[in-house]
Amino acid sequence: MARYFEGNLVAPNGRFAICVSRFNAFITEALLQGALDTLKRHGVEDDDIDVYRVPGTFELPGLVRKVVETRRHVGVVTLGCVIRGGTPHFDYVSGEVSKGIGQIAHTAECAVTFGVLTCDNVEQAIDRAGVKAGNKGAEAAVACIEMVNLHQQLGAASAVVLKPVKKKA
Ligand code: INI
Repeated sequence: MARYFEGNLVAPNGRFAICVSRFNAFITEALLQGALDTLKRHGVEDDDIDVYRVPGTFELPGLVRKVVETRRHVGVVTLGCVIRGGTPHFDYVSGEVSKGIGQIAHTAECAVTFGVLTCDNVEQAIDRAGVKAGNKGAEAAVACIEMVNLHQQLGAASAVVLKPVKKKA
């Protein structure tokens, strides 16, 4: 009989980090709101979420690596928005960020998900930040919850990052 392993969408024990870039803030702030709303609707407490901001998406992989190295979180959601312009800059930034976050995600002991938009134009970005094509920040957040729960079934290290005990007032 086959055994199936799949993470559920119930808030796991532990803290989440959201790493978000400010460049194209009108889009990334909508992705952030989508991610925050999704984490909370699935039962993650506000106090268990740390939000880290960087200037641009190029800076995200370096930050995400540092955040992962703190081992304080069971899941890290990464959010950014790169929009194609008239020069090859887009290709360099989007290539570096997807490669950089991909490498970290593949080796991190906690779950790392990818909510970075790489769009040909502003309209595509708006559509993916809560209009026609959903909210990619929300999708990255729900994927993060699922992966943390799957990790915990596998006995991965993220299973042992427990919530810090809250001090009584
Ligand atoms: N950063 C983005 O997050 N999105 C972009 O579309 C973008 N473009 O097109 O220039 C962008 N550039 C800034 C880059 O991420 C760095 O912050 C900058 O190069 C400083 O290192």
